[in-house]
Amino acid sequence: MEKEQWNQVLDAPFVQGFVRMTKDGFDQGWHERNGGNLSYRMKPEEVECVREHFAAQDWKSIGVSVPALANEYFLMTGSGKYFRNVVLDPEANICIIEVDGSGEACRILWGMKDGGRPTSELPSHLMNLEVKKKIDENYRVVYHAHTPNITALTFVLPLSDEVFTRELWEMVTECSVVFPAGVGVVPLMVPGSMELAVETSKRMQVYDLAIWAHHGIFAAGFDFDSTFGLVHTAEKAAEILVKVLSMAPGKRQTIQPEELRMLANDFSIELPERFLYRKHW
Ligand code: 2HA
Ligand code: ZN
Repeated sequence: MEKEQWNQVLDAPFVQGFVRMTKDGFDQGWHERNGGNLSYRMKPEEVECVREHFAAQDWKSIGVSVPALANEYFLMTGSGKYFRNVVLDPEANICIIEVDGSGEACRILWGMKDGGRPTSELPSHLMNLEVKKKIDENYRVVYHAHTPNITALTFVLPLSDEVFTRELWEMVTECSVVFPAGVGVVPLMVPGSMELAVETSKRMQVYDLAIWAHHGIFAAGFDFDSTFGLVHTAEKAAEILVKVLSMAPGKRQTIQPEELRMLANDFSIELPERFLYRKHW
């Protein structure tokens, strides 16, 4: 393939896809103030297409060690920046960073033109991009959003993977097909902390979705569409459950475990049996 050069970084399709996702997330109501963050592990050919626009700043410690991401490049939202503003002025609100050869430091190469740092959730983003890359090289996107219905459920449901997975699967027939591995739940932790990064990365060994109690959701995927779609689907299911719980003390009828097994069979997916437990209510 002939190497394309973009006159400006903003012309590159991966940057446009990134900006579109920040706008979509804001339009959904998931990014009040500076809430949420997004990162994308760039492909080598994408790096080459924009490299001429790089101006390297000083190396800074990442706070975690991500050797499997050494010498890789990432597009990400800035710390304290508002998703709402990204589409108006991407260069002031997002940045391209490079991870050094040891996986312990990074530097800004483009963006954050008025100053600033990469996302406050940098440890979670890089640690989880590393976990996912080791599972499958195609994972490139990590997204954190303040989804209100998912968060509301963390006040009323037990904080267990089994309960959250099963309840979300029951709310929309597509859910088990969209996230057949289920969802993980991380108890309340300090935003931006190492502890939150580590606990999330344990869930990301198994799932593409982790719910952060009383905070929001964290997702990983191959591209912007599928990662956004994952969060959109889980949040929609949570919204329906919130409505149901607001209308009546319990469900009159629901999707039963046998029906989930039938669905899995028809869609040729496997659903872990630990989520298909018998309920006693
Ligand atoms: O402000 O959402 O979790 C960014 C965040 C931190
Ligand atoms: Zn957050």
